[in-house]
Amino acid sequence: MLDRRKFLKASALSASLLAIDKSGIAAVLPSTPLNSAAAKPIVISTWDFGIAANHDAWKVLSAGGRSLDAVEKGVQVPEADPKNQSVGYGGLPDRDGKVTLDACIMDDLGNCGSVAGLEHIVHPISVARMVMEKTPHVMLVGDGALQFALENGFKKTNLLTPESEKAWKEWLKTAKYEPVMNIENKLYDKAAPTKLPGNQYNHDTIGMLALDARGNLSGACTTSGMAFKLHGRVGDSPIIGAGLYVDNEVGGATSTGVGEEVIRNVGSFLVVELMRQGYAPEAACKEAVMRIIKKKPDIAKNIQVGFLALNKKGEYGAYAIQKGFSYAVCNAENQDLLIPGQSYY
Ligand code: SD4
Repeated sequence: MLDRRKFLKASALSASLLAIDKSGIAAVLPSTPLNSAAAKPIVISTWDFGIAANHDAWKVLSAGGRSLDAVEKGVQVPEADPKNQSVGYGGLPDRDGKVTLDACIMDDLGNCGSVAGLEHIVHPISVARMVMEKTPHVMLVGDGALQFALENGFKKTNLLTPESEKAWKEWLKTAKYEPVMNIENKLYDKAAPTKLPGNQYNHDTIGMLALDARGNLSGACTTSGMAFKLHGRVGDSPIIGAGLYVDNEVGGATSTGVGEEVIRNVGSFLVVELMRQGYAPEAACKEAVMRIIKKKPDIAKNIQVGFLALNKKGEYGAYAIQKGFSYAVCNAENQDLLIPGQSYY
């Protein structure tokens, strides 16, 4: 059972959760237990917008559906939400004003599919699934990914909303067209997060992991990537082993934050391999975070990276470099927003 003192009950759902986030209370809450056990089926996902995503994934899981279908349906929620400026439609563009999306998906059989730098498609996760199921390949990028999507019935859509265009034009005024390493931390005033315009820059990728009633694991990860990145920059999110990894014998892991450091450490694969060696999910995430910090302490102190993991038993956990990360859990008993362990770097 979960220790109820150690999580935020989300019965009041999104409004109060945002209030919690903006007030900064989240930053002083203790970490989750090392072994948060929950019965299957279960779905977990990154950030507070994971609550709504879990809700749709849960519809699939609670009806006895497959974890692969659950994670696809779940992450489609933030992908289609124009208010979410870090995933899918309405995502912040690159420095040229182009919204380029990265996504990947992995099932219980070790199949995986991925797209990177995909423009004009609201649901890159579904294109990634189609790459997995209809091609002999794993990854399609850029124009080729778009061509594949259009040939397979996806509709071309302008993903740049007026709000995101405005944010990009604001950024251009002072940015000198220089790509940034970590727009979230640059703009996120930890002392007073509500000062930021719409508090919009400090949440990013959705990574989701699900364990279905049959005990099978799948995962999905989707993002518009680092805001105002170089055109052509690809983060960790569409890279199998970095932004997402699932091994149905052991568990799954996904990541959020500055993708470059996750790629350098093959983060999600590392978390799963640590769980294979017997680490509990949170301990595995912590070890992966600590490895990033140890290798590049000067970079790590100015960035956020968070890992989220779910094992075959339905135990889950997370760990992040900085305060501010949260994740959502949904099973038959609970719909919770949890604050993971942090290094307090
Ligand atoms: C990436 N992990 O593209 C993703 C999301 C991101 O700051 O940019 N977060 O690196």
